[in-house]
Amino acid sequence: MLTDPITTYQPLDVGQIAAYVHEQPALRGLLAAGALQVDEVGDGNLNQVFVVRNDPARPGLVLKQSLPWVRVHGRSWPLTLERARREAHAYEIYQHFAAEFIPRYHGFDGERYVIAMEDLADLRVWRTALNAGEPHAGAAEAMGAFVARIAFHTSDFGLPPEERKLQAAASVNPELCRITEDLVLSEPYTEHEHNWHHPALQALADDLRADADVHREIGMLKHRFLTHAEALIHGDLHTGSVMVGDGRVVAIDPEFAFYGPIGFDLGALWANAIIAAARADRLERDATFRAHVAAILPASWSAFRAELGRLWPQRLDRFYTDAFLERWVAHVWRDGLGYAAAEAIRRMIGYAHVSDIETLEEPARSSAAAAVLRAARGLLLERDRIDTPADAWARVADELARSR
Ligand code: SR1
Ligand code: MG
Repeated sequence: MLTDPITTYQPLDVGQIAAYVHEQPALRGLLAAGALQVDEVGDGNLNQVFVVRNDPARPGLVLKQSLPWVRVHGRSWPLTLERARREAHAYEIYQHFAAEFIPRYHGFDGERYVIAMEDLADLRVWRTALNAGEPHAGAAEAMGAFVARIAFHTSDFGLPPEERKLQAAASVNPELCRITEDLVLSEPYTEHEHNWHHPALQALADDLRADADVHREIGMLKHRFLTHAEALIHGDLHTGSVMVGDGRVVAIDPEFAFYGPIGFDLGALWANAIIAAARADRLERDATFRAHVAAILPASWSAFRAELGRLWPQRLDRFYTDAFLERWVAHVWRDGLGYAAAEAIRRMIGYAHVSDIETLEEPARSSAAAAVLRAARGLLLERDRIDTPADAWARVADELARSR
């Protein structure tokens, strides 16, 4: 008989965590002797996160447990617990070639859906840092290199074709992909109960939803997302999924990981750079910080290309020439622009908005959101004619300046 996880699943609570750790020597051994202090710090939409420490002054261990529902703005719907397994699976793969770009991974409990990993207490969420006007040198470059490692080592460039196919089959993630297909690549372009925005954006939202060219292009991106199994992408690489500080840049939360188009990960980064730039512009941050944000797209793209170029001589199938690489990279670039547009649009008029914009006072909030929407629409519709990061960013900068 099938059971309903919402009624039968018993999430761990703070009081149970010390016993849970003591039952597992591999976890207990990661901490020094002494009483354990446990705090629940989850602030995302999908999970609870326990931090376990002996010494409150030193990083300890994080236990992340998925819950059988999604919760945003007090609304919720059921969601598979298996997403924790998908996240653990991604960490298991990534640690072989991108260990410096992910948290240290300590294992997965498939019965309680708990991932054990490094406590990143000394790092900050990149979005939080950008919101505060804090630059982090090297963050964009690190994430560009991270995406290049994924693009090489989980694709037919770095894996034998049989192995790549088996790995793709073991990496299907239908429920989480469905969230992206709906929330990112469908609903924002329809009248849907999930969507919301400031009333000042109504005309822009109506116009976007009525635009047949926008529908066609989002359809192209959605179809590519559904069918283009290039590599085991992170699947949700926005600035809230990146931690920075202490000389490190670390991608977290790969629960949306699946075999999809590489440009989707770059696009998520770029969209959130555009959003961060809109915030910095409206808050009139100093020129150095604004230049730092403006460099996220070009710097991540350069790092992606450089890292891929470094790995390219190691490709397994020499049938793929250097000329092929240039063509392939060009299609990743255009995908990246398209997915950046889709991610930016959904953060303005879809379901899950972002603190960069939502914590601004009016009228800055709606004016920033409007500038992001206009810039995103331009990137979406013009992407076949945008050949360089400088050109892409010039269009974003123009929209920001026009609506200032
Ligand atoms: C219902 S989950 C909403 C969003 O949060 C995640 O981080 C993904 O971006 C998803 O689209
Ligand atoms: Mg997340």
